[in-house]
Amino acid sequence: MIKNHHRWTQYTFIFGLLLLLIAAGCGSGGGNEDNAESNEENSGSESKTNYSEAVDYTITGIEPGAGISVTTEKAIKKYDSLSGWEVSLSSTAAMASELDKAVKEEEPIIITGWNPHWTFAKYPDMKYLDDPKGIYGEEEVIKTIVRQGLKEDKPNAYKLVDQFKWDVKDMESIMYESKETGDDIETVAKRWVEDNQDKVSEWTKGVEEVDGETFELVSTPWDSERSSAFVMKTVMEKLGYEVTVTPVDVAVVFESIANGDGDASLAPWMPVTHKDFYDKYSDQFEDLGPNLKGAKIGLVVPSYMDIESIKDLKPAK
Ligand code: PBE
Repeated sequence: MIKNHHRWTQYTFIFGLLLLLIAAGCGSGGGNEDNAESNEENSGSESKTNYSEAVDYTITGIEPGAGISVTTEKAIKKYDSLSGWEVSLSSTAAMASELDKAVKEEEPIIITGWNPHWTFAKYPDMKYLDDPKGIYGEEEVIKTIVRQGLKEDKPNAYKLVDQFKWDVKDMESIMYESKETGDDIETVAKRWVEDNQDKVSEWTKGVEEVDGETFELVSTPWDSERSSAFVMKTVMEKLGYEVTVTPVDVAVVFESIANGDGDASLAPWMPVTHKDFYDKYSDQFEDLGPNLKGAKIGLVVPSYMDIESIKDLKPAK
């Protein structure tokens, strides 16, 4: 038995070897040209050309007023590899549904992406393209800005927003829970406040209650900033404030804090995303520093795309 088995193994081996030789013979013989072509197709640079063509030299963007849209227009001007490209601007919801479609079909797509964002929780296989020119910056922070005179007019509210600090994972957990459950951000933010009293008590340390004082928080329309605004609204209402959250365009956030229409905003992204808007009014509001660190913006692709850097894209012809 054992001997027999051994012989079969030998035959199989020799047969296999013959097949290999035949296959190798074909490779170096008549099939030569075909082979060369498919090798080229598999090489990095060819497939990257195909990505640029396949996405029609278009980056799938979000709202025209967003800082990341403005920054992407700058990137298109600064990178030779993006010359002749366009960023299609519509809305965050439209971008999300384009991304959804592409990921289901494993098709190439390049989006303007950011953290904190629920996208990264839903599609963990997304990656930022390297940005050797640093157009999108490194780490972004989200800042708290207040109108001039707030410290004197509403010292307790001022102290509270000044002490407000939290982490990327706090903000992301609210955004993701809202996406998963279908509950709106305000409802989830209220739950978060109940469940995170230790964090909340750090912010309210030394803050006295008031009796119906009004407070206007100016925000942007993205879930990230709606999360911070509604968390703050919940905390303030418990202290006796009457809070309005106004979601507006980025430009209006800065304008309304500068002219004193709004009391505070927890929404500015710096040093890159909102730089142009910030610089325009920088001497007309008070900057209380970051309320969140470790944010990021950039061009983002699904990781099934074999490309690592913005410079590996190809200019439109
Ligand atoms: N974002 C989310 C915003 C700020 C918050 C990155 C889309 C923007 O680009 O302005």
